[in-house]
Amino acid sequence: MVVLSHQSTLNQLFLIKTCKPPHMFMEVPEVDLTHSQAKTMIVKACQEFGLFKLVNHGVPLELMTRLENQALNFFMQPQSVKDKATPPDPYGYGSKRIGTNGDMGWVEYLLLTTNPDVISPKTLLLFQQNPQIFRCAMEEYIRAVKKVCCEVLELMAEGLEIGTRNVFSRLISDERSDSCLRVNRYPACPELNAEALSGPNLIGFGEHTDPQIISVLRSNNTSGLQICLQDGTWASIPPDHTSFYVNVGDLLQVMTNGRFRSVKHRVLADSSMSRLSMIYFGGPPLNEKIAPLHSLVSNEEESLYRELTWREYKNAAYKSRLSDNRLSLFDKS
Ligand code: GA4
Repeated sequence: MVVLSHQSTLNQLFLIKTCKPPHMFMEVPEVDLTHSQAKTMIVKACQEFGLFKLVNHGVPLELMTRLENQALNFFMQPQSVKDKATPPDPYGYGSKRIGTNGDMGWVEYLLLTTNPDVISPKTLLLFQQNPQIFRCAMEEYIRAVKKVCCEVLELMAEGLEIGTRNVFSRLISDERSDSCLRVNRYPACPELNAEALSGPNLIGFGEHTDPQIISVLRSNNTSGLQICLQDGTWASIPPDHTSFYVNVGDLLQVMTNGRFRSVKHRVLADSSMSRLSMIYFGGPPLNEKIAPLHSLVSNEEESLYRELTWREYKNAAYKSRLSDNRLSLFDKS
């Protein structure tokens, strides 16, 4: 049986019944960014799983570790200091509460826009509180991960044989791109009974799909990320602190007219190790109209989704609950 400290109602909210230990899913597609067939492997992975592991991406481990350490320094501060940047607006610092509609998780996080023109009051507070070194590490990391993200998006366009190579990447490289960086820390929860073979798990971040185009995740060596396979079962993704995991977001599913899967995923907390992940969410400019690409739709009837701007979709998404099916807003019928 799992006994959680304080036995508070709050903690019980995070428990879900699943079997453990979750077996590691070793069939996750791995793509070498420098491989001549990378584009074909990416397309296959996005169609089948909506996620792949990216190796040989060129981002130095030192840069990832530097940001990770800066983030850890931030999280190790007294709660009263961190709370100065809470509640997030949606940017800033958050703890246990995800979004504004009652979703909870065993997580604390920083959410930051990557566009310096839209620094929110809460982000400004965060920056004022912290040494310049944190901000520099973050800006350098964002530049590097954004470059990788654009390379991957260009390979996707090539692999799908869309004539315009930058059809996706231009949305992220645009200076008005509405992208963000999230740093999540899932503290270890020693009260979870690690030995029990079956029993409840602790939800760090509940199941959801990402609303943007693409997400690029890097984590420390602690497991926790799970994806939902096409048959509805959950598969645990083996952690690898040197690689990225790239996943398809809702907008990419729409633009590819359903060929790529916006994969449902979630994170479970661990009893002994805390997990730290940094995720870059690549989004288009707010005014960008998103619809299936003409070259992927042979006639109008085949188009699965209607057109929406990212602003419309984002506003609706932020009013939804984590596990809601937001993509249905794009449904034609
Ligand atoms: C999921 C992907 C990103 O983490 C995020 C999340 C956002 C938030 O934490 O504020 C949302 C969630 C995410 C989708 C539905 C809404 C908004 C929480 C939530 C309940 C930053 C994003 O863009 O959408």
